[in-house]
Amino acid sequence: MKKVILLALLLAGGKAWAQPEIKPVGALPSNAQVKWQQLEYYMFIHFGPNTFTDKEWGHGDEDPKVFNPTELDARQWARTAKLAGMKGIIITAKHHDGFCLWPSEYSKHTVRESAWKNGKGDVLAELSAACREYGLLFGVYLSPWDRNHPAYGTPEYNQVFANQLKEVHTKYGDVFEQWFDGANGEGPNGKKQVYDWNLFESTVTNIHPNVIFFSDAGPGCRWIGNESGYAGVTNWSTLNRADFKPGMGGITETLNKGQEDGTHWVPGEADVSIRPGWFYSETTDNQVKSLAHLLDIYYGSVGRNANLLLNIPVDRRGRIHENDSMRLMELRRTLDVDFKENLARKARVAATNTRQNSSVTSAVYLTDGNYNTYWATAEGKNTGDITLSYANPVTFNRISIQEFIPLGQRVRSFSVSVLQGKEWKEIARETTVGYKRILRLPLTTAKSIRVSILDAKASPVISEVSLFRAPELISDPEIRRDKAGMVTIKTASPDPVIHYTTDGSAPTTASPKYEKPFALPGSGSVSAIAFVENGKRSSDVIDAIFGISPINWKVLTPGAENAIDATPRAWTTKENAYPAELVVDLGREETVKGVGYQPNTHGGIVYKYALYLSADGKEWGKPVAEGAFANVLNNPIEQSIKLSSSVTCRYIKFVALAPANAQDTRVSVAELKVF
Ligand code: FUL
Ligand code: CA
Repeated sequence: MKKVILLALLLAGGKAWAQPEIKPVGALPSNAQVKWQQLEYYMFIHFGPNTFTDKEWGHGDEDPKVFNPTELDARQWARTAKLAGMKGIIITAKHHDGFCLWPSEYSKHTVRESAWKNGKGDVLAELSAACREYGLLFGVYLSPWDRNHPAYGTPEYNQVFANQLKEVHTKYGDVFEQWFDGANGEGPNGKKQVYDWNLFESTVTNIHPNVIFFSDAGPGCRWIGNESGYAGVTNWSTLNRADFKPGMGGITETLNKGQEDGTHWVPGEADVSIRPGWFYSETTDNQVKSLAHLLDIYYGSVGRNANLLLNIPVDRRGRIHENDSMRLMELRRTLDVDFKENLARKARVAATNTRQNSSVTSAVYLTDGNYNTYWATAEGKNTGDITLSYANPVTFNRISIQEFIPLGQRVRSFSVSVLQGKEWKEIARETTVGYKRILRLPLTTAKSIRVSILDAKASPVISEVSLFRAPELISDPEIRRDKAGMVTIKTASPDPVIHYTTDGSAPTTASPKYEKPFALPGSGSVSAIAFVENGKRSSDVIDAIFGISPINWKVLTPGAENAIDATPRAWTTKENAYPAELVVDLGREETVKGVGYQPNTHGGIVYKYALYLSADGKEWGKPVAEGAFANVLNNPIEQSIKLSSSVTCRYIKFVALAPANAQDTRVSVAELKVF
């Protein structure tokens, strides 16, 4: 970086921009974007009335008094983030319910109206102070969609929202990222808002010129196109920005990969929650993502040229729950061990096509541990091989490659090979690199390892190549139940010993040992853990919750068998299917407490529904439940419909009333479950 600037200064003396040593290529990041990219990993916090009402999307009509954390401790959040190795915290200052975590002058739905601290509290003040204390960056999420504000849906609301942005950006010190949610629904008067993005952005940049704006389409960074934490295996940091608007829909594929020759630098940020939902719920205390899952997410985001924004929902006490923080610490410890020793530092490094007579590029800079020094090929040479050689063979299973992004993202494809005898054997072939690409490879032993840049937009400029040997992880047990109600537990790794429970307690070595499939025909849960080395090391505890087994059920809707077959296969209708009914005969009377809808992640996702129960399949009466599945399109996890009291019945009718995506008018059910 320094060298580039220096060079620019030398060349700027009156003349037009002369040829710098390495010509930048395509859209380039701003300094703030380069710094932002180097953060890699930071915390998201969803917190608000939804925490207390057990909702994902509040309606804005909730009593603000429900917001009443008993022992809120923002320092505990910051401490947890710091120990987890995160660089900052972004909090939902205002979610779709409109509730403000600070006493906004422009709303009557805020902490001031809540029961917490007799209305004298300010979550943003406490969190921003805690972030400063722990050396973390502070960021804010503000939902433009406001289901409470009376002006929503009118032009005045844009000014209200701008005023709120102004409050948040002036009162709490520096803000590194401003998160704009893409969801744009109806306000209290049934109207949707036409947002004035220019006003929103200029309001913020006037105060914080270096802030990174997150939205579906940037401009600072872009949504990665899903809420599961994965960037595309091909991931360009550039995008044709003018073609995208926040919340426009139908662009998730493109956002996942970026656009190779995009006009602007709009790098990806992968957001995901450590639990199934974004807000805390007691019901998900045992569904915190497993270590293996979180590692997979890490490698699928930071390892694919995206930043990872991991949500840790604060609970009703106002604290990060023990289960979440324990998992975060496991993740940190594992990553620390995975990347403990960079084996490339010990290698002899050579490269082909190296730029000659260059003061700034050399193969030795590939392994000097400094991002700002690099190797580059000669101008016009868009390929090159980097070889790491050792006197004694090394064993590794991770390789990390970094491009020097201030000069643009260049690499289109690369491969990794190892020398076996006299032959080079290719062990990986991939596409983009970007700021950082990490590959997980099978354990490989070799004396020479070669990274070949096979294609690039211009001469590749590579900052670092690193090799690591990560310890083998014990894979988590997978719990499955077939249609007949037989439960099978397996692990991917060969011979761990599995123990399980069916009473909700945590399994230990003293719990029953899994030896063969067992029957669980009714509603219930199974928890399992895998042990190796005589119980010394274990996997995470994995829980599975099952409804009544569908063995004796019959589907009365023609062709809908896949909706109750206990497999991920789905029943999907043709287009224009709404409203559509799914009728099931449970085969006998059951006491029903609730129904689960497992959406089909490939489409046909239902948003509005009604549920009917009947004793004879003829008289249905009024629906026992009606509503909408909040946030189901972006986060298609199992949705539960809880009945206010249990009902004895034999027939169930699930009616899909409206789609989650207006362009997709099919109805699809991966599984209908009865509890
Ligand atoms: C989405 C919202 O609708 C969810 O509730 C959540 O805040 C997620 C991060 O963004 O668009
Ligand atoms: Ca370097």
